[in-house]
Amino acid sequence: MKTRDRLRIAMQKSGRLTEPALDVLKRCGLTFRQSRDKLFCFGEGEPVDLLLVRDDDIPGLIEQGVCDLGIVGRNVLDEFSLTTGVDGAPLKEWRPLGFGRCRLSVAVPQEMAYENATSLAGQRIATSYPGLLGKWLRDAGVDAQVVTLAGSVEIAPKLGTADAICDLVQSGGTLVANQLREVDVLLESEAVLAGPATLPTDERGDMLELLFKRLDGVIQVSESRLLLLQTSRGNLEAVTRLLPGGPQPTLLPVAGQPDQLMLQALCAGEVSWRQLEEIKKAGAREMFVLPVEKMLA
Ligand code: PRT
Ligand code: ZN
Repeated sequence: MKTRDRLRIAMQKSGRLTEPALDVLKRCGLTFRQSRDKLFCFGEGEPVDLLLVRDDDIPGLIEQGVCDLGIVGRNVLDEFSLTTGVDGAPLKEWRPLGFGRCRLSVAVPQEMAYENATSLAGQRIATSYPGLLGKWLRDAGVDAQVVTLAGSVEIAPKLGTADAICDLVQSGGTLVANQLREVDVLLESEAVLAGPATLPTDERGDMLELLFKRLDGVIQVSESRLLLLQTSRGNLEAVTRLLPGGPQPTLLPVAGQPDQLMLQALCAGEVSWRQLEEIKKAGAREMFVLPVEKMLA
């Protein structure tokens, strides 16, 4: 194939991953000229173009070399590697992107007894992920019948075409609405930046390196939180010990209260309510968790 001098990234044309994928690319400083109802978007500032397609087509486009990279759910990527992608070079997950989080789970009717995978022996399981489900069953040494459906998997037990299902779950609302209960998780998924195991080293190599660097910065910032709190000097050690990972916190005096300190810490990830409650118990008060918009160390 003729080599290209511009990078081409495949992403979902219209769906759950579209807006967050465009947002992450925008935060990497990439802007595109063509309107979004076109298949192809020309990159304005940098030599990076977009191909807007159905998410299921993305791994194949990378494998064929039509695109250098793709933004796609790990569920779609792994399913492709286990089924369609057997002939070509394996694809690689280059960066997890932190959005489109969901899990591929087995769910059974509320009343069905379930202990572990062996409970599914001899049962019919409906799924759009025959590759991932088949592998999970094989690894567990369970002989069950995989019923492959393109969609509406969750109604299969009610229709009598399957005894259980294996589908994507996010809030769990769809399962509850269909009187199903989640019993096992096969895969924790999120959107990833996927590409061939070996990236091109021609003109596109430099752009790839730049893109990865910017992306790492964007991901780091989007996962960072600034934690602000007050504590007494006496409790400082106990409070500091509980702070989520990150660089050393900054300490500031509090006017008129010589025993009190204001603490400012950059945390490497989400700060949960539970963590905040623990830190409060250790003697912190006036706590704030703020998102970080930009960071330049
Ligand atoms: O047209 P195209 O083929 O591109 O889109 P699509 O319909 O195949 O994909 P889309 O937009 O629905 O999902 C794209 C990707 O988003 C998936 O491959 C996942 O990686 C990710 N994702 C995250 C989800 C969900 N969350 C999700 N909840 N994909 C699907 N769902 C569905 C799930 O199948 C089930 O029907 O939502 C329902 C469950 O949601 P809860 O919240 O009720 O549990
Ligand atoms: Zn799809």
